[in-house]
Order: sequence, then structure tokens, then C-alpha cells
Amino acid sequence: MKAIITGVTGQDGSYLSELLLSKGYEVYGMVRRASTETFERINHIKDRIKLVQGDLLDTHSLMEMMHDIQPDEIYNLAAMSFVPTSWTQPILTGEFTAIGVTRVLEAMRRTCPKAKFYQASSSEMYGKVREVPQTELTPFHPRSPYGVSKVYGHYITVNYRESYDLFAVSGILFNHESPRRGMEFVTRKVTDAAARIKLGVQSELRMGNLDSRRDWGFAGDYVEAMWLMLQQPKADDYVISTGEYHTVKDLVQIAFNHVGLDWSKYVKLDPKFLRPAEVDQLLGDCSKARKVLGWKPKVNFKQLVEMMVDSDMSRVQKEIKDQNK
Ligand code: NDP
Ligand code: GDR
Repeated sequence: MKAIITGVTGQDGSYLSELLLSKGYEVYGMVRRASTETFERINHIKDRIKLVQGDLLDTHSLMEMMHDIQPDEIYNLAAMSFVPTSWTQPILTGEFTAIGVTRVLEAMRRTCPKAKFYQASSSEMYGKVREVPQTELTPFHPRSPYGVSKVYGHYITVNYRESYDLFAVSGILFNHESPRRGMEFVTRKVTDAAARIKLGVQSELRMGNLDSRRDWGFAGDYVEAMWLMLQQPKADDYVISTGEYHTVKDLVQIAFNHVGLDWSKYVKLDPKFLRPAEVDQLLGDCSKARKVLGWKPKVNFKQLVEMMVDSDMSRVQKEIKDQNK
């Protein structure tokens, strides 16, 4: 089996590559050219992945790649994925995260229409939620240019499935995290800060809205659901979540407790981190995935946060040691 992963250098791309390699796939990872490499998350498996240059903005590179590889599966994980940046770069976000999906689908339709396609849809599409918990049938009300772009990507995937009879699915994934999460996202920002403060190399943590609630799971569990969706006899869309939500404050509390610190002494509110429009609460109902895919999350919230803090403690300790050499 041959799979192409766009966004292979991202958090999910790295876990999905590991999963597919363990199943004996030939993994092709699409990477965009940069003046310095961004392979930190895939360095340990780089020799086993075939890296191909391409960009979501460039239809030609997408078509060439698919024509040459003739993949069985395509996972479209590439996107501008940080919500705050979508307000400062709304047009680029639309190009990558919305129209980019059409470019990938169109390249597939023209060069390898028998391939199976996975689109990385998001719980951000629910935004100002119409019901709690959210299912595959809950109406969308996105609250950021990112969320709006993901709604486009979601519906163009459904549309190509219905128009051209492609095997194209959308996974509506709720927040998922790991020690490989980008530093700007709230979980990693908090676990990294807890480690730095504990080790005496940071004095405070400046945060935005502590009251928002998210349904946080472990990325390693979620990439398994992506793969399962493409193994079904029929293409369909699925919510992937844990079914539990927590506030940002809970997150901070667990992370700081884990290193024996009282969070309230270090966390400062900074309006710079508030958003023009907030998504107050997200809670997913993944009954369909549990029933049809036989999928369920294995790592709970506390385990996830503590795993991330432990990993950041080791990394920061090593950084300090290296600096003192
Ligand atoms: P990351 O931000 O960690 O990774 C994004 C990836 O997209 C990187 O590999 C990046 O490459 C690549 N990329 C960005 N722009 C382009 C472009 N123009 N051409 C080619 N590649 C590009 O995201 P995650 O791994 O966390 O998420 C994966 C996908 O799932 C994203 O689409 C995200 O929006 C979506 N999603 C994520 C959720 C989460 O909680 N993590 C939840 C729901 C959906 P580079 O290294 O060069 O920057
Ligand atoms: P989100 O993730 O916007 O849900 O998108 P993020 O971790 O950035 O924010 C979660 C919540 O935490 C609040 N918050 C802060 N967030 C950040 N980043 N920094 C802060 O200092 C801070 N303080 C409070 C936010 O306001 C928000 O309510 C993620 C991304 O991975 C998307 O790509 C994905 O689609 C969705 O999850 C599901």
C-alpha cells in the first residue's frame, strides 16, 4: 500500500507516518521547500519516508506527485492550523486551508481517482455551538477565518464525493495534543511553561481566556481513527473526540500540580492572547466512530497533560545541561 501525507512535518503527520510504516505502507510525505528544514518531528523516521516537494498553493506539484506515485490513500493534513494567525493572515489561510483542499482533490480526480482521500476537518467548524455535544449532524457556525476555511474544505470534500463518486472522507477531529504539539497551542504553551518555571528558567506564564472548554485527546489515538475511516467499505464522515471537556484553567492546574507548583502564583492574564471571537466550548459525541469504526480514545486528559509535562521537563533539562557545557 502506498500513502501520501500532506503536512507530514506537522504533529499529526509524524504520528500518522509512524502508524502507516508499522502497517507496512510505503509512506510518501509532501514537504514544502524552506531555507531551513522543518523535519524535527520526523527525524527519527526520515530514512523510512519518501519525501516529495510540493505545496498546497501549487496545483502542478500536487498533480505531478500523485501521477508519479499512484497512491492508494491520500491524507490531506497540511493547513495553516493556528486559529489566531487566521485573523492576521485571512487570505493566506483561505488559500491553504480552504482552496488548498480543492487543489488536492482536483489533482487526485485527474491523476488517481481510485485513491481514497482523507480531509482533516475540525471541531472549529462548530464554533458558536448550536447544540451540546456536537455530532456529525450539528450545524456549523465557525468563529474565525480558520474555522470558515475548514467548513469550505469539509463541504468541498463532501461535494467531490457526491459529484465524482470519489472515496473522500472528512474526519471532524476535536483538539488533539501530544509532546509534539506546536509551542503556540495552549496545551504545549502551558506544559512547556510549567517545566521552565519549575526548572527556574521562566518566571511567569501570560495567558488569554482561561474559561474556554475543549475536548482534548491524544494525537496518537486520533491518527488511528483517520486510517480506520479509509478502511471502511463506504466513504463517510466521523466525529473523533473523547466526549469529555475541561477548561483551560483545569489544564493549567493539572500541569502545574504535576511539578508541585501553585499555578495561581505564576499565571498572568494578558489581553494580547484574547481572540476577536472566541469558541467558548467544544464537546464531541463520537458514538458513530465508536460503533462503525470500533475506535475509542486510550489516553485520558490527565494522562495526556502529565505525559506532555514529563516530556517538556526532560527536554528543558537537556537544554539547560547543553547550555552549561
Ligand atoms: P500542524 O500545524 O502541526 O501541521 C501543519 C502541517 O501543514 C505542517 O506539516 C506544515 O508544513 C504543513 N503546511 C502548511 N501549509 C502548507 C502548504 N502551503 N503546503 C504544504 N504544506 C503545508 O497541524 P496538526 O498536525 O496539528 O494538524 C493536522 C491537520 O489537522 C491540520 O489541517 C489541522 O488544521 C487539522 N486539525 C488539527 C487538530 C488538532 O487538534 N491538532 C484538530 C482538527 C483538525 P511546515 O512544517 O512546512 O510548516
Ligand atoms: P484551538 O487551539 O484554537 O482550539 O485550535 P488552541 O490551543 O490555540 O486554543 C485553545 C483554547 O485556549 C485558549 N487560550 C489560549 N490559546 C493559546 N493558543 N494561547 C494562549 O495563551 C491561550 N490562553 C487561552 C484559546 O482562546 C482557546 O479557547 C486547535 C488547532 O489545532 C486547530 O487547528 C484545530 O482545528 C482545533 O484545535 C480543533
